[in-house]
Amino acid sequence: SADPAWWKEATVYQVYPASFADHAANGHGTLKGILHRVPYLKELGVDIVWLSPCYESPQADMGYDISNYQKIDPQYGTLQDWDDIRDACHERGMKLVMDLVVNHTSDQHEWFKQSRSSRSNPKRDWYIWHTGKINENGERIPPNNWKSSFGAGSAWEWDEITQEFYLHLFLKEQPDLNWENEEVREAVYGMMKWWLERGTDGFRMDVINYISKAAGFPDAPITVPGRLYQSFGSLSVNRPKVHDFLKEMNRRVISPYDCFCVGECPGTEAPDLFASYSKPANKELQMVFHFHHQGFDRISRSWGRSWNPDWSLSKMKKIFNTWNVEIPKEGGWNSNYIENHDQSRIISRLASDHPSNRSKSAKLCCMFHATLTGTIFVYQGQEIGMVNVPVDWDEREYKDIEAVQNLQGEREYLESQGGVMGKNAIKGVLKSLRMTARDNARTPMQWDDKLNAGFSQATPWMRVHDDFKTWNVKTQMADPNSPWTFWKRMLEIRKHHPAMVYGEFIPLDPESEKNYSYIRYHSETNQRILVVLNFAKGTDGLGEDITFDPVTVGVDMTSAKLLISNGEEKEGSGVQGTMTLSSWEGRVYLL
Ligand code: TEU
Repeated sequence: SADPAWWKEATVYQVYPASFADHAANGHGTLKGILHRVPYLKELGVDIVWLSPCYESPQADMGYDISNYQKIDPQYGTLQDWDDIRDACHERGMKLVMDLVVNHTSDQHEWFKQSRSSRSNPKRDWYIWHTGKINENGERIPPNNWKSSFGAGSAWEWDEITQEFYLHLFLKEQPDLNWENEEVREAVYGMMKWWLERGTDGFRMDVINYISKAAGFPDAPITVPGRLYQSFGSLSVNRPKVHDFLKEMNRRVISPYDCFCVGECPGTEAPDLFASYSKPANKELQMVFHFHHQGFDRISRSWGRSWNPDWSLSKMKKIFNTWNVEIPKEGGWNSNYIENHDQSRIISRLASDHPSNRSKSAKLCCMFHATLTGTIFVYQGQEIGMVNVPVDWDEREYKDIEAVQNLQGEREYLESQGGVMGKNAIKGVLKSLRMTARDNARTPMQWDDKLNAGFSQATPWMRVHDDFKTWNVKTQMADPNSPWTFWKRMLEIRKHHPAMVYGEFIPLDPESEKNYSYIRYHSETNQRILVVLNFAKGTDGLGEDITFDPVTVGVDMTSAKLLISNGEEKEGSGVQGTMTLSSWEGRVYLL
């Protein structure tokens, strides 16, 4: 088993500031709102709070477009408010981690303003500028076919002022920094140190594996035929130089301050690659987020967020099994998340958000999440079983620029394909978005059954889910049978069982389309835990009863004792013979 470390046992909780809690009655989350909820997070069992960006920003991409790294956006509050959150966390023995967005800045950042002002500006080379190419009609076109990550357009934007293109892997309001330039790296390290000196305990690093681009900017291969712009893929993801940059950052900042660092690494779908970022010997990061398990219900080789309603449990399990078995073997450490601000709600994706199944599904997903390997990351609202946007959600309600641009891009594409096909197909795009859009994770946090779910006294910037009267923190904290109480208990159980943190992951019945079952085994303490989860969709998607026979998968249940379950079995009870699990039932046994 892996070497013990405090951050391996820690529970991380992600706060999305815009939607967490308002304390200024402006309809928008604020830092003071977060401050007042720090005791709540402690009560739940949180050790590390990660704040999504609250820096000064024009908010083109909800703060992932930063115009000043050393200021708090006025809509969130002040640096004094941030200091107060820091103290509130530290007084309670909790840590505070900030989002570090340094693949790109906002186009309103002073650095970019200078860079774009003239070709000879000293900061010109801080960003990525290119003259582009001339096509057969004599027109100037982008240097290559790279698609920006949102929508269907080019990753290059023509800038009138200096008559060149600049690179933006995300929005045109998010120009990419040029990491080849040493001054850029120095400026980033300086800024990180400033936050560390102020008392931040670490960073979650936004798309940190995108920071190095292929020399010469070659065209990307065609992965989705018929499209003008194509995913840049390995031409700007996980390039060898990312490791050089991270090693330098580690030497200069991470090691001296001994801070907690998790890198966000989309497109890292090979365990050895993942491990290369997180192996202690490599001296880069403690862990990274991969996205492999976010694709199980998507259609690959299509637009970014197309949903596949026919996803299969065995395929989903294969992905989770691979990561949970391979990463520890590779000497790396997993980051265990299933929800965040960019993904839809897991109950709606994996189980059933139907009112009669929802509470049970919430607890099932909790048992699943909390028994996987790696450091656990809980996303706000997960602990009360929040689900995707309501059924009557209208396409005009999408706030997220990615959803808006995807919709626009697909509409234009389908129209260009012409006729009835295009018109019908847009319905499919809308259906996909309902399941996959980032907005699903961004509806306001539901605190109580009062006005606007206790999120704000003013009209919220985003519609509160209409289920908040029963689905809220206050009601659930008072209810011993609620998902919230279940989560708190599950996190305690996890802390008290080394097998759940450090144990080996042994998949049991990989082919089954009904159960997800596995063992966590910790050799040092000889602790063995069995997890059996009923994920059978049933014919109507509402679940079904299943049987599970431990003997056929080689598990000895002689001294088994139930640790936790969302079914009828009593804690401490054992099992004889075949078990019958009701729909969406899960059980965790100490063997
Ligand atoms: O996300 C990076 C990323 O690639 C995605 O999760 C993205 O939302 C999507 O998959 C594209 O289809 C990070 C942040 O988490 C996200 O909120 C930002 O929008 C993005 O970087 C740009 O900073």
